[in-house]
Amino acid sequence: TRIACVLATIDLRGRAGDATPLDYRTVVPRAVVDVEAALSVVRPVCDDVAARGEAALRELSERFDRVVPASFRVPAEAMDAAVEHLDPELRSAFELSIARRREVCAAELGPAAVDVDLAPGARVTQRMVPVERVGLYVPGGLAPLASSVIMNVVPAQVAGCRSIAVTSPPQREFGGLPHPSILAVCRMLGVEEVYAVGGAQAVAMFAYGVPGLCEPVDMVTGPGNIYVVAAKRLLRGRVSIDSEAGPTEILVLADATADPALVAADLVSQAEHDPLAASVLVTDSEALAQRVQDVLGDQVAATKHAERVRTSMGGRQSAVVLVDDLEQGLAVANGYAAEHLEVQTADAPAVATRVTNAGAVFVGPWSPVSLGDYSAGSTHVLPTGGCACHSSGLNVKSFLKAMHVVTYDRDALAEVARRVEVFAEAEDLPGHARAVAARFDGAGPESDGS
Ligand code: HSO
Ligand code: ZN
Repeated sequence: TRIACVLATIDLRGRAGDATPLDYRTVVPRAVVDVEAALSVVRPVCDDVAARGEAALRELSERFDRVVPASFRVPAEAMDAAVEHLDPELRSAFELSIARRREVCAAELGPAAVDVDLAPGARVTQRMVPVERVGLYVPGGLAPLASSVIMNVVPAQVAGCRSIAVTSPPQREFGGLPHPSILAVCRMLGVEEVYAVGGAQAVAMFAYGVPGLCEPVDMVTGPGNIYVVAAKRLLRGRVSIDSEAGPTEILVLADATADPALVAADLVSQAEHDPLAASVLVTDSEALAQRVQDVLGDQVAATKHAERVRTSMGGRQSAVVLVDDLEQGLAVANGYAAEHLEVQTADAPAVATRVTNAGAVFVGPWSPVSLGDYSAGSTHVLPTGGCACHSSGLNVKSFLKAMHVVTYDRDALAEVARRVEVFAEAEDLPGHARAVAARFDGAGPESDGS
């Protein structure tokens, strides 16, 4: 059925002179995701895995996935078979996506160490050290996201992580294995350690380790449902995590020059992910807004996941925002800090340089978000829920620790010793001062290292 108006309208026109200035961060409300509530479900699950290991995994798999894999560790033969049965065109699509993501990651890697000589004999080195072992979660629910394997594994590999494990929920229809396209991508990437474990129990398996099955990891990344997110929040500290992925978001900043059918298609593309996904159009053209609403009616009716799209577009998190001009449009966009921001305006590159808050920016009519989801070379693991105002998408540096290495010789320490001591005394930490002064008592260190 066709509906004339799909998205609610928020009209900000003529409000620049309001008595209370607009708070652009809250103009478009966000979907409410109650991770705290999920914590109470997830805590006993994680405790159970920590206490009983594989026996707990078996029971949880039965309960939540309604299937128990013959082996939680996916056998190598299953991985090989997945690649053998891969449709050649899909295989080529995987290859392109891997190659482009790898090329961008390699360029982002940067030097392994940076030396700064602050004075003769006074050196601080910043060494970039990869996280040793990472565990990547790949969801298996609404859509099996093989692309997420690429987006998580490739930067970890380029960063130089020694050990990479992937987990994804066991699927009944595949005999308790994860989706074959996920296995195929793992195999193509050379990831040998793959598990058929899903949900919060998978995060617990990575964080605590499971004797005889899986060694604990240092870092867990990857998107997942609210239980996976809750488990990551619960176990953060024991392991590090990437950002907590919320429902996906697209904000299109468009003017009268934009093509309404393309704007509508891009809004539908992200609404398709989740009933809580946010699709937002910000425009200074009332005519464009009307045209987009018109085409959306037809596009939503025709799309495969119409129900999901209708729900997400009808939610309070989705809207058309009418603004006076692109200036105000940019204020809305920067205030909202969307996961994905498309600029579909005249001179889009110039407008895009003025975007300061967005997970990723897609410039002009030929750079749709779906390109970035798969094959642009950029990441699709991006900050949601407004986190783009302080966080980055998953990249090579996410898997690197910056380690300072301090190497001073006797003269270099002597030169600053007094000022370190004064500083320490001012903080009432005389032990700190003493540790420096002691080096210059009598003969000092037997070898001064110079
Ligand atoms: N748009 C999603 C990522 C994705 N899309 C995976 C398709 N597959 C969140 O950025
Ligand atoms: Zn997507």
